[in-house]
Amino acid sequence: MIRPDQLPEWSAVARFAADRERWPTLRDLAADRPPRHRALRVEAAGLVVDTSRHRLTDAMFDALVALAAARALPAAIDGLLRGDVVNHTERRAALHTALRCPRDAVCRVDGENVVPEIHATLERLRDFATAVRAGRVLGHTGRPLRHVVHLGIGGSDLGPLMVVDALRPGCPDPLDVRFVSNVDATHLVEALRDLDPATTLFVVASKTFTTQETMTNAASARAWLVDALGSDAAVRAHFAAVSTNLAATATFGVAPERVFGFRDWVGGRYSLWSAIGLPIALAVGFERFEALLAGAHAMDRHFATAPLAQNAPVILGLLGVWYASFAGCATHAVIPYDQSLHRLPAWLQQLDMESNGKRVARDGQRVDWSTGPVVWGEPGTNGQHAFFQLLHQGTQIVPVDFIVAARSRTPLGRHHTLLLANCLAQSQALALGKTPVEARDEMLAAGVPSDEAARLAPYRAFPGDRPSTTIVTDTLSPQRLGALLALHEHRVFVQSVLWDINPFDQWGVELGKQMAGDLLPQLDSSEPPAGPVDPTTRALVEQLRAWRE
Ligand code: G6Q
Repeated sequence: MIRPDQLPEWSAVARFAADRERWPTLRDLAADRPPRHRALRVEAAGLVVDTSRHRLTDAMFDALVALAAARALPAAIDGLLRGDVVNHTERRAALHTALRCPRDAVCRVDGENVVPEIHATLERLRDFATAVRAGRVLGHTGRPLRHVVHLGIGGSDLGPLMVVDALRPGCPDPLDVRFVSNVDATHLVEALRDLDPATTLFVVASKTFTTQETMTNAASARAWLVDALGSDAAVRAHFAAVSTNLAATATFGVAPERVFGFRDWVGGRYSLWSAIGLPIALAVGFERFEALLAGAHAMDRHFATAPLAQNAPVILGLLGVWYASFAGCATHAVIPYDQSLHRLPAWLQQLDMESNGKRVARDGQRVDWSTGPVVWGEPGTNGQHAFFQLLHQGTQIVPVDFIVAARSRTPLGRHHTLLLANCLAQSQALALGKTPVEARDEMLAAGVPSDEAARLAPYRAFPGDRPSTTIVTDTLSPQRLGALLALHEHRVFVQSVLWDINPFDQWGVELGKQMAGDLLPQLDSSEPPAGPVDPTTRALVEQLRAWRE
């Protein structure tokens, strides 16, 4: 297949990009000069995605859509959803969408319809989560399990943690669900500090069941439990596991009826929809987990069926490609105006940067175009009092995604109205800015002496023309959250297709892991460091060892 940058459609977009002087200003677009591009706002699965604050004309937007068509995006979407081996380096499908299919759907992997197995696991999850929430699952000493500690890292942590925090507000919360991911013992020790082992359930979540951090935490948790309850037999009553490695869960001592499986065609960062979502069902109830899946499925249907130019993940993906590869924007900010989404940026960081942080194309050759941006963010309004200075007046252009719901799930006085006003005001301020003349006139009107107004005007002016997308919904229900997450998963996929990279592997995390393994004996032993370490590492090892002794 022709490399993306060899396509005439790529060159057409590049020509628009080079002609910066002719990009419409956001003030012009607000005044409908020239008429705004067609994909102003699109509605999908209960979300309204407003993309009117990007400096694109119809012709520019059409050129991006033409590029998507030239990259055979519709066929790529079909292949993804059909279970083709889209992860070519690991020779696997990426079928996270199958996990949210209704019971009567058919989705085949190697000829086998995997939907019945998915729903059988969901039923087991439902039964277990419902029984634990109802206090019917007893620990080793006969007391109901009331605390859950989820042990996992990366994709086996970020998704479920983010969703649990997002869905907790306003939910009946009979269980205390906590997450421990870091191999830094502080994480586990602090999480266990006020817990009673007799009422604590551990969920060990690891696709491979070999991940160093998770298995270290699981072993320490096991020791804490056995030490307190005085018997190895307690493990069966106090541990559950989620994994594809059933042999390893058995060796650890998890009772088979407490093991929930999934398949290797579920990528780690796409796994919250699988049994890895068990803590979601435990924390907010199985019905809400099911509703989350249904919301994601609604977005899957939209992605599969909407024409490219009206397809929300496609439009967002095209904008992502525009900014990263053509407009020179190295970062992308995500600002949820919703405190419960405080871990959404972290989840998105993994989704986007582990998927599209690649530099080798599907043909094995280096890419000659920029791929995934640095993704970052914090909830609004907090970010406004921190890094928004750079967004408004810095020298870099950072495209921003604003996310907000019309209704609060925890209404209190005017709080939500203030939140909404801030969200809308920020995107408008970024877009329209304030000219030096406007800044000066405003100060004069406020009685500032004219020489002072002139002196301060350059500092108090805002360049504007800073792009953003606003995603709004009615309320952050499980369905809407599911749709929002699936929107981003598909957006990331779209970008990978345009960039011709595999978003489903993550070889980039291997080297550091391997070197950590090599260094362990040197940190443990009393001998001087030996082996293939560079002088800097050697000196640091010696310093650390000196202090540890
Ligand atoms: C995600 C990555 C990675 C993975 C963790 C945990 O796509 O593969 O973040 O989820 O390394 O792996 P395990 O679930 O196997 O412990």
